[in-house]
Amino acid sequence: MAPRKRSTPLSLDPTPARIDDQSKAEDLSVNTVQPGATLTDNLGHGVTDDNNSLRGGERGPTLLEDFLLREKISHFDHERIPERVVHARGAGAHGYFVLEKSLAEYTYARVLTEVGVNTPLFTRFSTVAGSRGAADTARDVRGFAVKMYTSEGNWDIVGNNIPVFFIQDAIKFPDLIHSVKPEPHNEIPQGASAHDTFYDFISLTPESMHMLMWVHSDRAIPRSFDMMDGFGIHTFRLINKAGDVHLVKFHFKAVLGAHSLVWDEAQKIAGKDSDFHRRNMWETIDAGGTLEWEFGVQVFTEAQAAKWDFDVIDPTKLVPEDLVPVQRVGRMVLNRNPDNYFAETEQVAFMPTNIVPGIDFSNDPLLQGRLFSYLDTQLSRLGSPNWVELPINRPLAPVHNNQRDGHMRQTINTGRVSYFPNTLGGAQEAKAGVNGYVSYPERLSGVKQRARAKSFADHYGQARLFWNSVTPVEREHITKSLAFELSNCTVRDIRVRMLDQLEQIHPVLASQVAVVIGEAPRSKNAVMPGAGQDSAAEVALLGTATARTTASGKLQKASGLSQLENQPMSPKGRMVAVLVAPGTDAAQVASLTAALTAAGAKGVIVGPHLGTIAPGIEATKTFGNTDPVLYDAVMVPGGEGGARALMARPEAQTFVTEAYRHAKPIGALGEGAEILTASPVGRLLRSLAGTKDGTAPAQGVQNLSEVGAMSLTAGAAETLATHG
Ligand code: HDE
Repeated sequence: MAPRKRSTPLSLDPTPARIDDQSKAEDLSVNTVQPGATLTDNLGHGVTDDNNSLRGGERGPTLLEDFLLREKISHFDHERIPERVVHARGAGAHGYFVLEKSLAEYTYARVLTEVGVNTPLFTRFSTVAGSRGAADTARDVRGFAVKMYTSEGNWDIVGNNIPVFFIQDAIKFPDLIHSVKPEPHNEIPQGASAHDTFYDFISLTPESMHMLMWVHSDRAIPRSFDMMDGFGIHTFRLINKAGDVHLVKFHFKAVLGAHSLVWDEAQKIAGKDSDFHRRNMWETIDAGGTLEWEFGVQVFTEAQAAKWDFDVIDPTKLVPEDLVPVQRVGRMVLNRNPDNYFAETEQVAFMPTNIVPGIDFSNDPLLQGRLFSYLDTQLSRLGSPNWVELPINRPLAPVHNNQRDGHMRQTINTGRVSYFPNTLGGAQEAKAGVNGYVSYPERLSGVKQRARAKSFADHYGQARLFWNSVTPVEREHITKSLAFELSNCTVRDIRVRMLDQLEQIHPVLASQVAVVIGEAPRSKNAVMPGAGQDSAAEVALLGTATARTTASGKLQKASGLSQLENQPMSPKGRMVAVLVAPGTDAAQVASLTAALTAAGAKGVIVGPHLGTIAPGIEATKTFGNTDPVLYDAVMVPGGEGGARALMARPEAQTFVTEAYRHAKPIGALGEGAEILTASPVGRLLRSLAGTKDGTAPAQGVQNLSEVGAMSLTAGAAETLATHG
């Protein structure tokens, strides 16, 4: 076993004393095979033949004494641990958090007050419902779990990419999850909420309506991990040196902005590359890139919160950014892939109870339940209380306590003392306010009862606020998604009950869904506005409905909810398919891919076969092994022979047409434009331009050949998606 520095959190902290200890400890847990190393069994015995078991005679029975065979097979038999009961499918990366603005006014947590200090971290993204082998692009909430190895112990923000949750009380979590998981009699469907049991439960659980709107929005089908925001969801407390308390919500804002796939793409990607998200993160980091978020906080006081018409400890409610802006105070950067998926990503154990001095919990009843669940689940999943010794879970802060023994104990505790109080050299208590955790001394009083607070009673106000705050095209995606899922429910009563719920959110939403699932819109106001348009009728209706918006801080519309308004836009991280064939202009391919790289995007050469297509053009993907859904844009370079060869390939035309259907930019250089004019895209543009006979090129296509590139509008692409 060759010592190697770290497989787990790399120290980037300029105060390295504690880090050295950690690196030493980890030398023993990292195994890097040197080239030519001798193969051994688990106990260090050299293995001379790893291909044949020990037999009595060349064709005889295998002998029980073959300890090498038994050890190898037995270890294999035990290779699996239970997958997470939720969030089973995930991918993680190492990185760091750096604070740019001190929050000392609100907290004494070192991680939130020491500006410029890099805190190592490990972040795992996940889907919730699917099992470990499910597809990345399922419509689902994404787990967004961050473990910071701070100098005061581990701090985990175990959040999601959606700022609210389905339920208000932890006691409903097993019901929620049982309803969304594959149905127990036939284990169908995998990683999908479009089935009876989920909507049976949801339609009887109005508190889930706000979250449901988010789950049917494009947030639930993100383009990549680094194009989604993260939310701590619950309200937490910050306590400063003077003992003052503030309330806080934690945010991670994607530097690239929150961007999504469209549903048709997401479904197809699930088949074409079910590892789409994890591959993207892996390849970005492997190529030397980073994934980045701004870390932000919404800080407010109890007094402010008391004035709002919703309860800040109700996890189905968010605090609109118009009431409390998000202050951006730090940055999370992911820059290192795990060395070993199982050892790190699978064994990482997040717990909302991992908290540091200066930060405390609120009484959010969902959070309170989670404070029990995560330790319990780690014991079952990782099998022993010593899971805290796994390299990925160990803190960088020193550990000294009197906990001992148990299954698979790694630490060799020396000395006689394993108790407190002691005088024989054992650990002594930390000092409050210096190096120890102190709970906020909240005054508690109340009657013991099983009850839901009255302040949690409104279930539709923020759902409606969300609907009102997103753009028409986002609203259209929500209605289509709901119609898709409900149309997959086989029990009519459930579908109808859901319509009753949607009606409470917004009559337009309910009417649009009703029509697709074959029900008459019940509202007397029911109008069917044009797709994605704010028709006069819809605007009128919206007016009626927003007047009823409640639990929203009296807002009719809130900023920060739409993904199309005020999101950063950047070519960074985007994948562009460059279609080539023999005869394609190599110089254009070279300058195009160089320009894409310079912009932070990646050009991928797609040709009829792998390898050299023409001098200077190397294809890394073929029309057969890749697909337009895997790219953000398509470019067709010029070169007469190349254009002709591409025209002769139906797959190339499909590439362009499919990209167009999904409203992606398509560009062409020189003769490359011919494939666009010949494809259904060209035909559509000609028909839009009124030249139905197809003889005269449409304006857009003419411009394309003259200017050399064009970007198609989402509106035109939607036309093709709807009609074509
Ligand atoms: Fe979790 N959740 N959860 N959850 N959760 C788990 O812990 C649970 C909730 C979240 O990448 C489990 O280690 C209860 C909200 C993430 O490893 C389990 C309740 C939020 C991850 C568990 C909730 C989350 C988990 C399963 C209701 C967003 C994946 C495996 C009271 C704020 C972490 C594990 C990773 C994982 C329980 C609700 C986020 C069973 C009881 C709300 C990101 O302990």
